[in-house]
Formats: sequence, C-alpha cells, structure tokens
Amino acid sequence: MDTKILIIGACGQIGTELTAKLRATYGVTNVIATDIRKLNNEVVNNGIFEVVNALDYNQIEHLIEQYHITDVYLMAALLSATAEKNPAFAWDLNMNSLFHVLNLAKAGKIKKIFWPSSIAVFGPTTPRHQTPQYTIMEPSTVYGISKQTGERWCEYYYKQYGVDVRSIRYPGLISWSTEAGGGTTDYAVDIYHKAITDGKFTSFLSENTELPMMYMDDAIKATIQIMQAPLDQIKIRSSYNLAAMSFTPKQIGAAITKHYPEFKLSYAPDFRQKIADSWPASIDDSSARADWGWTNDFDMTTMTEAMFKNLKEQVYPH
Ligand code: VAH
Repeated sequence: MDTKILIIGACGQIGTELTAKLRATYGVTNVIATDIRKLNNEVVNNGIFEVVNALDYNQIEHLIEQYHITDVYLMAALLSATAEKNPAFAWDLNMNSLFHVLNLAKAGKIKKIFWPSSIAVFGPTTPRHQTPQYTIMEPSTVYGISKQTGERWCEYYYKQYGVDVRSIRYPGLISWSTEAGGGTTDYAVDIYHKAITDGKFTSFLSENTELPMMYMDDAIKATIQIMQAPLDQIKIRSSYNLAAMSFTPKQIGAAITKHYPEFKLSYAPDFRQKIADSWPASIDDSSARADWGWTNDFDMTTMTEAMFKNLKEQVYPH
C-alpha cells in the first residue's frame, strides 16, 4: 500500500519544512497538510491543505478515511514559553491531540505515527552534560511535563496495543523559513534575522546559557529517517535523544560576527532563563546513531552559513 501522509500542525516551525520535504519525498498528492489556520502560504498553496483542529477527533478520523491515510505526523503543540502562560490549554492540546492519534492507530485506522518529544523532558535534577538516553527526568515546565507524559503513553500504546509510534527528543531547532514562536531556544532563530535587519540583538538568555541545538534540515532528515527505519531498528518506544551541537548566546554571537563584524549582542534575561536553566547543556544521542544510523550534517559554522544564505536569498533579498 502507498504511503499516504497526514501532517497535523503543518504550518508550524517544524511542520513547514517537514511538509515540503515529505511532498518532495512521497509526492504532492500523497501528503495532506493540515493546520488550525492557513498560516503559511507555501504549505497551503503547494499541495493539498485542510483546516483541522488537532483536538477534533472526528475531523481527523474523517480525513484519515477520506484520503486513506497510513502515516500521521502530529506536529501541533504549545512550546515551552507559551505553555507556561497557558498551562491548561497547553496540557489539553499537547496531550489530547496525541490520544486522538494513538487511539486511531489502536483502532487500526492508521499504520504509523511520528510524535515529537523534546529535551524539555529533562529537568534541573538531570545530569546536564552529555545527558544520557535513560536518566533522571523531573521536568519543571508544563511543556516538559506534557512531553514526558506523552512519551510514557507512546511506549504504553506500543507495548499494550502494538501501535507503531516513533518519537525524537528534539533539541532547540533553528530554521530560516518560519518566524520563531513560543520556544525558549528561539532566541537562536531571531538573532540571525536581527543581525541582517538591525545589526544588533538583545538575547533573552544570559551569555553563557549552553543549550543543545540543531539546524532544521538535520531535524527533518532525522524525522523522515526514523519513520522509514525498519521496525526492528526502533528499539526505544518512549523517545530517542537526538543531538548535533550545543552553544551559548555568546558563541552564536561570535559565529554571526564572522559574517557581520559590526554586529552588537546584548543580554536581558527574562522568565525564559529559568526554563533554559532547567534543561541539559548537551545530549548523548548514541542510541539513535546506533539503532537507526542517525548522523548530523550541520555544525554551528555550516548552520550559520546556511542561515544567512537562505535569509538573504529568500527572506531579505533586497
Ligand atoms: C522550545 N524549541 O524552546 C522548543 C524546544 C528544546 C526546546 O522543545 O520550547
């Protein structure tokens, strides 16, 4: 049977680039992009798009039947900073959207699920450097609690009902194609835009706040790779640690200054500093590398080159 994909949350930071890559990989007519609003022209105009609320079970079930969907990528969620401002809705959206898709798979209506977790599942008591796949996990954010709980349910549905759900603990993701929104790591997206538009940037995290990060192209590669991996290579059914690099605002500022020597970086830590301080500085992703052959292509230097190339060509051409 052909792979027919439904993406829920296709207009988000990951969803936007994931939709483009899945359309290129599986064919435009085999990818149904959905979001609660028509937020992104590329996603809406370059293929099949439907307005869908990730909390509406009947809407999702109807689309699965209408398009004979086999695989669902559930990308809709409230990220860390936004979730702290609206805990009840964050829990509802992050958890009940997952239950809808897990239950549709349990009922045999879909074959495979991708669900994004995050390094936010780790907390202040987790070993911060080279955080292992299995370790203490006491997340102190609404977002992290929802992701840790989601991982537990993914593993439960696999073990109890044979649901083939696969998951990755994304680090902070950096992309040029969508405005960053609601994430604690999103300073690392905005800083590139401001280097071009303003020549200066004020970071809401302090200069030595080291966090695990990844260029979006690598995250999209890993997402499709884990979904294409043979069943016997997926040995972890909670979620896989994934890593590429770690850096501080000061370090990314230095990388930017190589392209913009006049760039000025200042610091004004806000409520997001406490969130960042609860997360690991670096991640051990040896399980993903061993089980399904994950390798990253981008480091801080090549990511910075790619960010400025794409931003100057696609976003700020004049
Ligand atoms: C956030 N970008 O900042 C997300 C991510 C590891 C952080 O999950 O909330």
